[in-house]
Amino acid sequence: MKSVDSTIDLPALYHSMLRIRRAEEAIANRYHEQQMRCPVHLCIGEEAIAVGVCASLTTPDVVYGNHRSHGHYMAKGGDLNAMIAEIYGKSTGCCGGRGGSMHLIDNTAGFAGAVPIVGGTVPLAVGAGWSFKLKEEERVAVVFFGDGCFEEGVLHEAMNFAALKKIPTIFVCENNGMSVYTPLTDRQPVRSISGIARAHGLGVYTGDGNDIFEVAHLAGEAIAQARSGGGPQFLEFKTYRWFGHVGHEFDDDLGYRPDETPQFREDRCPLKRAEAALSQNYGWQDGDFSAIEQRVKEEVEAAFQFTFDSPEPNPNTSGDHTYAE
Ligand SMILES: Cc1ncc(C[n+]2csc(CCOP(=O)(O)OP(=O)(O)O)c2C)c(N)n1
Repeated sequence: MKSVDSTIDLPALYHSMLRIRRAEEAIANRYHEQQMRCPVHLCIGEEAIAVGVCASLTTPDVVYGNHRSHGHYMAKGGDLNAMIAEIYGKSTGCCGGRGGSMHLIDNTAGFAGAVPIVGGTVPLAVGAGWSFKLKEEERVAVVFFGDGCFEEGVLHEAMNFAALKKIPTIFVCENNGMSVYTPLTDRQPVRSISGIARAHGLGVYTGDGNDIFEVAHLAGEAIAQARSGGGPQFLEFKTYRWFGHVGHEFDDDLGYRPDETPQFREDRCPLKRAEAALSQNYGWQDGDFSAIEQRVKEEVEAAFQFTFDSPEPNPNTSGDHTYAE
């Protein structure tokens, strides 16, 4: 754990990580009921990256996600009720129940969208950043993607263009070492991902994605650089995805991740690390932890209740918002 940084509000960041963890656990626990009729890609274990990056953003800044974006959406302030309702396909969902888990948006919060096409949001974030620059606004655009996205041509085209035009876009690579079941070493030659970003002309930061202090600190620097005219920045954080690529279960039995054990996960748990720092440096006692747990539990339960009370979409509107009928 990086040493305590007084500019970082650890209790607030811990709260944000805990909300994501408990919301996703609730999704996982209820998934077998077969009421969520869309695939879910859970980000449990990776919460510190979304939260640490979004800590330095303001509401007018925009964030783009990917197929694994519950955490990105929530960390940017996306409405939890609308996210759970979307996953259940309810009319109150953030996409009217049409999109499911991989199509999240909350424009009020500056979460400009999650899209399942790997790399699909990268040029959108560059376009958003370019518009901020042309309008001389002090806003930045952020895009989260995995190491698998680094194999998409569009990412390299986008980095090239962003560097050329000095666009205030922050590229955040959540490197969990896996693309579905294939490890990075079977997909890319041995060389540094961030080294390629540096070669494209981006400012580069690398760190431990399971350490909320390190993420918040590096992201704070990168975002300040981009905001003050320093051009695009690239953050690469190493992390670990706890669950299977898709779905609500651990997949230890598949054997494609030899290290995969409960102990391995616990040792890398960003929440556990933050809890240790809260006890040691902020004097948190059992009562403080149980109070925040209770608050989060009530919020998550309320979001599910909101969803269960919400109507299904009206079938007569099924053609709305489509390009062709
Ligand atoms: C263009 C495209 N190719 C393939 C897929 C299928 N696919 C969905 S997620 C995924 C893996 C992505 O891995 P990574 O970007 O590292 O993110 P992670 O799942 O590890 O968070 C793939 C190949 C897709 N959705 N889009």
